[in-house]
Amino acid sequence: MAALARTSRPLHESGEESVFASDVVGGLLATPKRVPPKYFYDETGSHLFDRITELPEYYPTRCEMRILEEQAAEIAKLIPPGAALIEFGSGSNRKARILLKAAPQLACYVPVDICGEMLEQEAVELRPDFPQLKVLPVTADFTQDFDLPPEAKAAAVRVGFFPGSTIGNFEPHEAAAFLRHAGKMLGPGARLIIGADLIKPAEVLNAAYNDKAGVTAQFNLNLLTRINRELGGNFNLAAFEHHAFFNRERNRVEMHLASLKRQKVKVNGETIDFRAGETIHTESSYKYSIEKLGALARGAGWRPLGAWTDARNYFSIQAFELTDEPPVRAAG
Ligand code: AVJ
Repeated sequence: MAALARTSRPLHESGEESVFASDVVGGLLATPKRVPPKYFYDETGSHLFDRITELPEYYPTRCEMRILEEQAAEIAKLIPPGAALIEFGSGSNRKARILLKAAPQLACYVPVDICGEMLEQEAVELRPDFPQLKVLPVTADFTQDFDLPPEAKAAAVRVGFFPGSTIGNFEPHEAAAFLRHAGKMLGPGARLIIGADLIKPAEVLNAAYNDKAGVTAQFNLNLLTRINRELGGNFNLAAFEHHAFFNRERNRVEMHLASLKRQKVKVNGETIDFRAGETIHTESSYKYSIEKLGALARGAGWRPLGAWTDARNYFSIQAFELTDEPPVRAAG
């Protein structure tokens, strides 16, 4: 599964070096200090995330796969004949495969991801298993406007697929903006299938982001390694510590990197001052109730169609239908 912008090639190859530099330096000069979570996913970070999904404490991936497997037939009923499935931030196609198998009525599958290389690789692996299906990858940042392939535009309807609780990485107002954007991209009659992590006891959440093996800590600290390598930083990794906790007031797990002492760090020529105990907020992972996400989606033009959870109510797959009527065109 991919998170927001899974970038395995160096940013300078995609001409985004300055965006990375300004996001990081800007975030480190701000109060409180922060770095956007999409920058976790360099090659090492993507690999560490894959390891996280296998950890005994990290339930989301297993729960979501289980719900998809158990409810695939029900979910597939919401996909009309001749529809196009558009996956936002596809990464690995392991979740889409489950839907594709259950929905042979699909005309095409459009995985959208920022990493074109991985998209092509995944498409090559998928095509022989679904010979009737057009697999049409699009390399793009799915939070921005992008062009859909003509086959997807011509399809009966477009169904968005946004698994992995990636929506939880957005601030609620950003999640609402994304849902509105998705409606605009998918157009009249669209459906949307979202995987979202649910609110649950703090012990379960805290364990999931503080695994015994320390992989989540490595994943968090790897951000500093990446900054050191790509932005000429001089972070001493031994002087920072992984912190993760459930913030009950805001229904989110927060990840931070806490400075163990007063120190100065150089990044891209700027000097950043840290107080002892001061943190860099590296990720928020919002947890939703079915009702809360439903309300957010309604406000963004979507009507809830159904929701499925696992036996423990840890994770949800929720389906929506676009309510907005297409704009009426003036004739002649
Ligand atoms: C990929 C955003 C769903 O929030 O659980 C895992 C990322 N961070 N462990 C999540 C993550 C720490 C993950 N998402």
